[in-house]
Amino acid sequence: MTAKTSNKSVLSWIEEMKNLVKPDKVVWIDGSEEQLESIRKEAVETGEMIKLNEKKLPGCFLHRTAENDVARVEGRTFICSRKEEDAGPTNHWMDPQKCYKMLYDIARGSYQGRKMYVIPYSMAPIGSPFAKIGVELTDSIYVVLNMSIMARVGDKVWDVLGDSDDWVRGLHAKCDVDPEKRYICQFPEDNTIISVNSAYGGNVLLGKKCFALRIASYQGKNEGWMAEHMLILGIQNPKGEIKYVTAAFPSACGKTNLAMLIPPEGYRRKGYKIFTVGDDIAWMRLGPDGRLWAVNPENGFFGVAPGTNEKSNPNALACTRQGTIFTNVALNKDDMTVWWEGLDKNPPTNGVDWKGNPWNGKTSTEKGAHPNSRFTAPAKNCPCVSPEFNKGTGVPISAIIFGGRRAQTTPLVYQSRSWNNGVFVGSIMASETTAAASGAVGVVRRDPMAMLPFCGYNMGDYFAHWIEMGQKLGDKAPKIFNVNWFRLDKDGNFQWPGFGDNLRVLDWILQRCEGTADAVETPIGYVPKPEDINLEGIEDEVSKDTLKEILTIDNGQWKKETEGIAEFYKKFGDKLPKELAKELDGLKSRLN
Ligand code: GTP
Ligand code: SPV
Ligand code: MN
Repeated sequence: MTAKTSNKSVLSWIEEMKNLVKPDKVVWIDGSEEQLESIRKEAVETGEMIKLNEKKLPGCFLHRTAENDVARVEGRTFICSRKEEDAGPTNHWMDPQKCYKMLYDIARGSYQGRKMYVIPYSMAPIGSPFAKIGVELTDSIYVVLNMSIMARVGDKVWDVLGDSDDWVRGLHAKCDVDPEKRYICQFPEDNTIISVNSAYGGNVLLGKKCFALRIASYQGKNEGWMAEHMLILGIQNPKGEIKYVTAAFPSACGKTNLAMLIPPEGYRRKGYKIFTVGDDIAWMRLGPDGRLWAVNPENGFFGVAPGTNEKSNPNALACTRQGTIFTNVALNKDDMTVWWEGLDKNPPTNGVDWKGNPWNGKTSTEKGAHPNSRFTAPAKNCPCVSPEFNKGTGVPISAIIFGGRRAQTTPLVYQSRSWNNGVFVGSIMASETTAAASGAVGVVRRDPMAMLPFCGYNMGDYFAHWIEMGQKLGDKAPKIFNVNWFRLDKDGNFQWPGFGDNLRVLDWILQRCEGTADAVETPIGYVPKPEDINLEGIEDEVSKDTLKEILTIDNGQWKKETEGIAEFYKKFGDKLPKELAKELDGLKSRLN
């Protein structure tokens, strides 16, 4: 097929990569439905995807990855800046020249007998002032079809790129999916990403974590904007006013769920509505009015399947009813539908588990779906997608919310004392690890702004960038909060019902932004008075005492916490902004 662009920087790079990986054929992805349909057919013929029930799940497919390739691999993810210091103490670093050589040696000749797909894509709506362009080369049909859902893909991208050299190069080579030779490498100074020996999600959909967070966070620092691991949500009150918030929670800690929440009955009756703008990534810039504006650079949702059901997240479930690719969930052979833990109480008896083995969900002790199994669904499927979704100018942000999975210590919600104190609150985020990354699950680790695995440069400089953004925003800056939906009682039960009921907490947050709700000052920040959290309709589930308990700050636990923070901060040496050191001192003295 002939090239779709005459852009010299694109053509010469593709030529170079072709000579390296030696594909049998080059296929330019044009974004047309005909081309995608023929690729889907091919995927079904080769067995790479399984066509699901056309009546019940029109246009949906199931894909299984290798058993050793089911999550991001943080230990094999590298930031390859020229200076090690620029990757910083929280990233794995490799010298770029050494790394290119290593990766080229692995990828050399690996497309032989395969096709090279050229995917031109735009992160953020094409032509938006926020938008950035990438080109991903891949030998995986799964990547082509997922990227076509997750980003704006096709010929239009070449038109807006023109002759520009400002685009991100992405080479993905599946190779033999060898976990020992798996590497996900970002070269922020070269706008380049190379991913080898994986075929799973965040490792290979290069527009997502690799570009929209690791490369983009570095671009944002240099260009004065922010790329964050955040959902974006609009909340419409009964007067019809819509306020937008962003929220950063670590992987598998509730972003998709909060972004699509269904208001509790009492709120619905009053006329509250929710609009989803994004569920994973926010790009944020200073707007002409001096406020912070956010767009979602993605065009779809790559959501966690387990736990998604008609009660917990009916909107997410609705997203997956057509045009969706499921990865590593269970198959019901009787009617060619899919199933995962927590979907309903009717697992298939004639099923196939995520590994491809026969599986009877009624008798098996094995899981049917992998805990990090996912759905890739077009954003336009979402019943509550925001009318602003495709507007390139974004939405103005009233509040930024940080949060993690903490059984103890962190209260249900608190407000920071100022922007800099809010940056401190984000920087000390800690959360129990989940199945979204390979490694142990349930271990508490520091995950500043939920960006630990995604910051493309020195995290000390990243903190400084946050402080600087606050200076630019001045009194127009969003207010900063922290939430924790995951407090456990002595028996290990969640103390807060979560999901749709989280709107009760957002309600208080928005009232604080407007100055209409009261709060109690504590050493860590402002906490609601229990009577200011609306419990109407859940009085049986959450007693006054429980609410009081999850709003309590335990000075002893927080003193211990400050020791952990001091230890963590030491890593950054003189890269730690003095403003944050001062915030830590302030917290310590308020605790004493
Ligand atoms: P990534 O896509 O990995 O970035 O994850 P995410 O942050 O979008 O997480 P998601 O919304 O998919 O939720 C992950 C898990 O947390 C699911 O198993 C949910 O059921 C669970 N979860 C989400 N919100 C809540 C909540 O409010 N309370 C409780 N207890 N669990 C929740
Ligand atoms: C996450 O892990 O935060 C995800 C899934 O959103 S992945 O795309 O695999 O990074
Ligand atoms: Mn994520």
